[in-house]
Amino acid sequence: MSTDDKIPAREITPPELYANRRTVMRGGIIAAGALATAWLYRKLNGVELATTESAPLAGLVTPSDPTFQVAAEALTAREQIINYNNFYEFTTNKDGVAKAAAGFTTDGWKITVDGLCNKPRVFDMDALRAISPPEERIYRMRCVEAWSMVIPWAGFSLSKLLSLVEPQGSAKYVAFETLHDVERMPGQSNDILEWPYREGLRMDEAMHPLTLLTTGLYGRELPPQDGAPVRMIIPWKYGFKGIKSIVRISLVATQPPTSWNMYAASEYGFFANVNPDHPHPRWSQATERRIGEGGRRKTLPFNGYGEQVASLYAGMDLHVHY
Ligand SMILES: Nc1nc2c(c(=O)[nH]1)N[C@H]1C(S)=C(S)[C@@H](COP(=O)(O)O)O[C@H]1N2
Ligand SMILES: [Mo]
Repeated sequence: MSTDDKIPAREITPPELYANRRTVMRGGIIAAGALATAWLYRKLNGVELATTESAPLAGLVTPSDPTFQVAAEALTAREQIINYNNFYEFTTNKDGVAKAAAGFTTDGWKITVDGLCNKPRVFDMDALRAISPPEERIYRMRCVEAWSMVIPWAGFSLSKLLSLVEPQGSAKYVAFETLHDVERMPGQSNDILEWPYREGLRMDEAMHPLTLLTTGLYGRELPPQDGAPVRMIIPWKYGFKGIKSIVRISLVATQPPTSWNMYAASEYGFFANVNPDHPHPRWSQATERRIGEGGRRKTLPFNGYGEQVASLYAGMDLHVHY
C-alpha cells in the first residue's frame, strides 16, 4: 500500500482484491495521516458516487480472537458502504450523506469521558489511538430499516477505554453523544431528532469484547459519512445504536435517554437487539436486503452473534425489552 494509491483502483473493491491489499498492509507499519482526506466524485448511471479518500490506519492488526471476525459472508464493497449512509446531522437522504458531509473536518477532535469514574479524562485522537492498535474486525451490520452490510471495521473494544477511567460500582450504563454544532453539521438545523444524537448501553454490553470503539473501515480512517473520527459499532444491535462522531462518553447510574427511543419509544427500544421475531410496528424484521446482493436473507437472532451475547439477556422478555 502506497500513499499515491489513487482513486480508481478502489472505486469498487472486490473482496479478493481487498484481501490482497490487507496482506500487503500488514507487511509493514503505515504512517498515520500520510494521506490527507480528499473527496472526489464520479457519475455512475447519473448518480454521483463519492470516492472519499482517508488516511491509511497506522498499525492495523488482526485480532488474536477469531470470534472477532465472525462474518463468513463476502464483504460489502467500500464504494457502497461510503455511499449509502444514515447520518441525519447531514441529510436524511442515504445517497446524499457522502456529499453533504464531504467538507466535515475533525482536526483537534476531543472526546470527554466523564461521570461515575475515578479518572475522568479528555482524550484527543492521539491519546485515543495510543490505547490500543486498531484491530480489523469483520462485522455484519443490520439497519433497523432491514438492509445489511458486512464491513471490515477497525478499532478496539470499548472496554479498554472504560477500564482506563475506572468506572465506579454505581455506574450501570454508558451514555454517548455526537458533536452538536449546526455550523459543521447542517442537518442539525432540522429538528427531526433532538440534538445532539444520543445513545447508550448497559454496562455489561459496553464491556463486552465485541463492542467496538471504531476509528476506521477498509484499513483507512473513517470517512465523514461513516462517523469520523470515532463511532460505536455494536454488531448484535440495530445500526442506530452505532452512534457516530462521538464527543462525550459518560458513565451514569440510570438508563440514559437515546435519540430514536425519544423519537418513538414504541418503534425503537433502548436495547435494539437484532430480533427477527420482533417486528417493527410498521414492518417485519424477519429478512434483510444485503446491500450489493439480489434477493433477501433471513435475519439472524442477535444478528448472528447469539453465541457470544445471548447470555447478557438471559431471563429478559425480548418482546418487552426490544
Ligand atoms: N450521530 C449519528 N449516528 C448515527 C446515525 C445518525 O443519524 N447520527 N444513524 C444511525 C443509523 S440509523 C445507522 S443504520 C448507522 C449507519 O452507519 P453507516 O452510515 O456507517 O453505515 O449509523 C447510526 N449512527
Ligand atoms: Mo439504521
